[in-house]
Amino acid sequence: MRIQENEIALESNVEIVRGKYTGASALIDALEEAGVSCIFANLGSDHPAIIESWAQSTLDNKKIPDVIICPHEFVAISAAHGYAQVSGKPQAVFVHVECGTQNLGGGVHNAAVGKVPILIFAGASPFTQEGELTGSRNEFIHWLQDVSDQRGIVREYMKYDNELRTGKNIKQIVHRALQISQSEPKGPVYLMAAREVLEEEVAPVSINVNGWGAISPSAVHPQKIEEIGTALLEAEKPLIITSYLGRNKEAVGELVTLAEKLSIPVIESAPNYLNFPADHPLHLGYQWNTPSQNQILADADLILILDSDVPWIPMINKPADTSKIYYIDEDPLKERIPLWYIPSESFIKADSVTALQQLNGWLSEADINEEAVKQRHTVISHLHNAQRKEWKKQEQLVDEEVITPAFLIASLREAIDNDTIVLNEAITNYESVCKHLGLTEPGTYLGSGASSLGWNGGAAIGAKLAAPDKTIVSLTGDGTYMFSNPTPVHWVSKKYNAPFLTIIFNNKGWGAPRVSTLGVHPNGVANQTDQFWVNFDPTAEYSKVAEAAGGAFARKVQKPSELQEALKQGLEIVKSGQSVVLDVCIPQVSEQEL
Ligand SMILES: Cc1ncc(C[n+]2csc(CCOP(=O)(O)OP(=O)(O)O)c2C)c(N)n1
Ligand SMILES: [Mg+2]
Repeated sequence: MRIQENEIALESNVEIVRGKYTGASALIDALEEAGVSCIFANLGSDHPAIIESWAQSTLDNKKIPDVIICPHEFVAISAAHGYAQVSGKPQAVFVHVECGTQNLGGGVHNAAVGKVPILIFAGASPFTQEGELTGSRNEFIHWLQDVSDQRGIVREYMKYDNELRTGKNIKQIVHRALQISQSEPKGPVYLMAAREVLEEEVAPVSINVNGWGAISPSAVHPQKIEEIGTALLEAEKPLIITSYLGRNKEAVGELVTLAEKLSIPVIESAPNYLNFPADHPLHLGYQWNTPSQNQILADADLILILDSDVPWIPMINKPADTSKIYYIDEDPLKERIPLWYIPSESFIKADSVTALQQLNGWLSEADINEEAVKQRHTVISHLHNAQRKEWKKQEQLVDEEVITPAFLIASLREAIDNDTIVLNEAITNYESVCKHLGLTEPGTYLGSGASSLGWNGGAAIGAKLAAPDKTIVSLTGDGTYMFSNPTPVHWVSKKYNAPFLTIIFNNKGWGAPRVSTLGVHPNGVANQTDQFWVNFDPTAEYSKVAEAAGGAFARKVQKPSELQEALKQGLEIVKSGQSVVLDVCIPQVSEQEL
């Protein structure tokens, strides 16, 4: 989809003086060459050369990335995050000097922790003040925005940061930054440039983009494949745990092949992609912050972890000491997480698709005890069926007047089709969403993969722009809806024709800090006196915010009897091109069960 700022209607006798080819032109050209589809931008006094270059490109009918104006930087980076997750390709975010960089806020944490490729570009205060160069200081803010280490604001979260010092090699540096951003483990990169550099007239540089590809996928050493394969064959109770293997859709099919070959059950731990079909008889559920020991984990004699930052929480839930563990991940030592260790036999740095293909290849030649595999399949599928029966029970209403999260999610499951992508930022209901939605197709489920709340609003826009034929459904807590900056979110959604359906799990407050308090102080003063500072009563009319900001269809849903019809209506409206916000009342924070 190409999005133009305006249809240009010029009098034929008006002669336009051509703009120069500048550092800014090179920056935009490099992004286009690299396959960046969108620049999510929030502009300022640092960007005149960029605006000039966009105007010239429009005039020349030259293809450049779509410019999506985002009136808040957190929305911009969240949209780039969602777009990159769906498309697999890095996107760009342009922000205003150090102020705009600060406003990216928790989106920077989300991109880094969620391992999403994003190129952030920020201008910088001019470095001349007497008109020595084009772009020299001419506004009072240029003195106020001059800080000594702008890149330092976000450096801890970036895979790479640099300052563009001349227009002459901007393309090379942009390609280098994108190369690093796209190489596993993927992540955000940050470039900055002062106005003079962006204004510098330069000769266009031609680049062979094929020379700047991401690192090719890493394989597991063949000896290790043999070791893991043998261990899997010998294990009586093997188990696979994964969180984000499904970011490469191809990995899901490979995992199914491996699991089926040996009847290995799969548990998803705090997943932010669909990793294994929920209805598969070898799927044995989810682990989030569940405050109890998972018996399947405790009983496993061999655990293969594939792509997971937190496979379990050892204080409450861990494998047996005798269990043999193999850990495969693009970043198996989690070098950026100061406290991180798991008791693994081997830490293997590899791409999960490649590793699974290798294991499947090795096993296709192996001598498999088919009878044992068959028996295990029977046992696991019984466990699977019992688990699903229990979940089904949870979907039954206890009170005909009260919508429970399980009932809401089950109703949504019945209402959506296969062309839907669901975004989950439902916080204390994260796990319920996975359990009761039961998604089966790779690429149909996304989480931020991190913890700075509010990702879902911008991400829904990004997901819709990346996949215009899909229906985007965003599930959010009420607190998280407010974190998402709903005013700019819905304004952008309307302006750029990116409709999506939001469902607010409205429990009138922040459930999570209350649950956290009870987790540490189950009989503490806060619990005894029922004071948690998490209550939103009286609440805002959330859906009306969306209506005012972006013409969204707004509806509050209070009773179970209304839900089915409201979901049907919401989905119909969103498919017709208008965003929808359903504000659904669920039991209040204080009544929430642990
Ligand atoms: C930017 C940011 N601020 C604060 C937090 C801490 N926090 C974690 S969960 C949560 C409450 C979320 O509330 P809501 O979306 O209503 O979900 P609920 O807990 O009620 O299910 C908060 C404030 C955070 N993770 N990120
Ligand atoms: Mg809440």
